[in-house]
Order: sequence, then C-alpha cells, then structure tokens
Amino acid sequence: MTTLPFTPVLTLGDIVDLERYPITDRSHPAYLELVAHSQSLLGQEGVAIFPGFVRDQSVVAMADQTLALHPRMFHFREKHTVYFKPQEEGVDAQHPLRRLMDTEKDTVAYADIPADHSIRQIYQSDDVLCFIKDVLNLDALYRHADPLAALNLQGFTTGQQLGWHFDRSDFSVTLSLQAASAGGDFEYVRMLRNENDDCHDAVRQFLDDPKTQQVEVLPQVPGTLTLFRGRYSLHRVTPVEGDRLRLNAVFAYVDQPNVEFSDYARQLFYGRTTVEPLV
Ligand SMILES: O=C(O)CCC(=O)C(=O)O
Ligand SMILES: [Fe+2]
Repeated sequence: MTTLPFTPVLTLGDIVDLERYPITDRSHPAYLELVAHSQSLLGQEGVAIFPGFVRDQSVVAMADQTLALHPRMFHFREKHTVYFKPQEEGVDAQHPLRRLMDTEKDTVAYADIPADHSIRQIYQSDDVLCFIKDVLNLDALYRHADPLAALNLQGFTTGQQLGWHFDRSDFSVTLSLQAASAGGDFEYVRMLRNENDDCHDAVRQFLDDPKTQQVEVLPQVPGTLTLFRGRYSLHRVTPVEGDRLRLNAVFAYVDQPNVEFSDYARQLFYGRTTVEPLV
C-alpha cells in the first residue's frame, strides 16, 4: 500500500505567535493595548518593532526556503541620491542633491515566491493587514496590486547594502528572516528632513561626519516585524560582512486600492516588466 506524503496545512497561529500578539481578536483588551503602545512608539520614535512576531520554527523554515531561491534572485544595483531624485548638475560634488549612495541587493519578486512559502500566508492574512492598519492608525490599507512588487524577499551577500536614503512612501513593513554574520544592521537618523524642507545642510553635514547626528541601530533579529516611518528619517542597511546572508521580507501595503508599478520601476527593480520568469 502506498501512503501519500502528509503535508500539514499551517494555520496563521502556527506561524505567528498569537499568544504574544493577539491580532486575531481585535476587540480584546490585550490587542487594544498592543495597538495603543505601538502607535505611541511609532509616533515618538518613528519605528515600532515586534520581536518574535513569527515563531522560531517558521522563521528557520522560511529562511531555508529563501536561501534556496538565492541563485535565481535578481541582482539589483543602483547609485542614487538620498532623495532618489536625479542628480543635480548645478551644485558641487559633495552636495546631497549630487552625491551618490550605493545600493546592492538580491531580490525575489512576488510572482516568484513559491505557493508553499509561509511568507505568503503572512502577507495574505487579513488579520496581519488589519493589525498594521490599526498601528498606522489608517482608515484603509490595501495590499499592493503589483504582481512583482507586492511582496519581496531580499538577500544581502558580503558587501551588499542599502545606501542612506529617505523612503518615497510614508512607512515600510519588513520581517527579518536571517541576520548576517556581521553588518547588515538597520541604521537611522530620526527626522533629518521634514515635510517642508529637504534640509540639505544637515544632510550634507551628516554624510560628511556621521557624528553630527544620533544614529539609532536596529540589529536584525530573525522573526522581528518592523514598521518604520522612513520618509523623513534618513536610513540605511550597513554592508554585510561574512558568509551568512542577511535575509528579509518586504511587505508592500498602500492606502489606495489597485496600485501597480510602472514598467520603468518594474524593469529597474526586477529586470523585467511582466510576471514571466527571467531565463
Ligand atoms: O531591508 C531593510 O531592513 C530596510 C529596507 C528599506 O529601507 C527600504 O526598502 O527602503
Ligand atoms: Fe528605506
């Protein structure tokens, strides 16, 4: 008699630590307390972290599955200003509107993440979506509609990094899957610019001498979910050292439905404009 292999179907509670983060019961006092505390952290610090959001066993499985995808990841490399604006020519070479930062990382597009990768289950969960919406204190939140950009896995090998930058979106949501042997820390300077002022002088001073500002460091701890407000706080991922890759997932959520990338952005970030796999 042949026996079929038994693959247990994982529930959200098998993956996410629902005892610590009771996100499936949004009227529970513990949930309301968690949200209120996280909102105040996000307001004061610009960041809210949720250590142990994903259970250890699931994180290890997801890191292994992600590592197996590494040979097929898209190698992304870009030189950019901290503002992601095209370089301005009429200013001196060290001006932040001209100075270039180095970013290099390997990426798996949403369409290439296997159906049985648990990261999909987290991203597709309405409980997780509502939790993030509540912490951000938004009336509506949607998953990104782009078949490549909605959910990404990232790998950083030795020397790879994200250069200093301000995000073009109000917030980002990441989940650490594996820390590098060394380096690969997330560093940020709170509110180095604001809504009305790109603060070229302060940014320039900081790039010349990082001691002019207080740099906060978030070491990468696997299983930690991080919400970060990056539009006004300068941040980077420090160059990875050693053999072990820094692995994480980036969840794209937006406050509008049906948002997709342009062909230009798809080509830049994924090396293609359609979901057809790269050969
Ligand atoms: O990988 C990270 O931890 C940060 C990602 C980030 O800053 C970005 O994608 O803009
Ligand atoms: Fe960023």
